[in-house]
Amino acid sequence: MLNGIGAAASRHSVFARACVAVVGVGASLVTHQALASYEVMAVTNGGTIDGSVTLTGAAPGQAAIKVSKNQDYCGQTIPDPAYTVDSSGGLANVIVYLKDITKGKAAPAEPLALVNTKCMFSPRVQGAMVSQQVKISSDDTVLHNTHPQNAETNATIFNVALPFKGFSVTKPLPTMPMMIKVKCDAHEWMHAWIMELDHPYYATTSADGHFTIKDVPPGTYTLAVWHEVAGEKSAPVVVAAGQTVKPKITLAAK
Ligand SMILES: [Cu+2]
Repeated sequence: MLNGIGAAASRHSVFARACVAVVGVGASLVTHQALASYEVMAVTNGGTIDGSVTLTGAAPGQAAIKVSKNQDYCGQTIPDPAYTVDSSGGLANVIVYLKDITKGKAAPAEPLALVNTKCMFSPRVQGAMVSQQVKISSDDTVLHNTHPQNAETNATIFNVALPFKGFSVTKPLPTMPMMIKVKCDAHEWMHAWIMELDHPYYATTSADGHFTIKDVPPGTYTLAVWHEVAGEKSAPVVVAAGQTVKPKITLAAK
């Protein structure tokens, strides 16, 4: 396992430096240009990474979000979802992904969904493949707009208005891996994050902090986690053919 750490670190030192730089800075991240382009191949005897992410220490007290517009529809306050932790410490809304995989299963065929609902975005965070389509829709009767930006440069990716309930529009994500921060220009508290990767080996933790990544070609990889406030962390993971590995990952509250 220790050899695995060293090998992974040296092969991907450029990428590793990029990640060190973003620990603790929440939303800002990560360019993945150091990675070679991804090659799709049949994965016939892959392994499964079936793990969990737990927050250590008590989640910091979070003031509710004060609604400053459309209070008649959105309400006066909205619970802050940044730390969504269950009774066992399971941390939701963590993106878990492999950093250094260059071959494997095909991209998901379905578009992503990003829904404007109850004056928030759902889901809060998700992974995506480069160039994947994202279907943006609204369940609300107030005007929203969905404005994704490169989290590092703030460059606008697109900006679409969602004028009424039931409206939707489908757009492609950029062709380069990047962290995308999504905002609504009408409601400054509305945020979501999309981590765009050049491979499909990612997952988002569910309400109990659990995640599953399937059909991983056997090998040693770097498994990374990202949370909007608690930051980023990585560790080696060894995936064996047909086996399930169960990493338990902890993140410290910030
Ligand atoms: Cu909005």
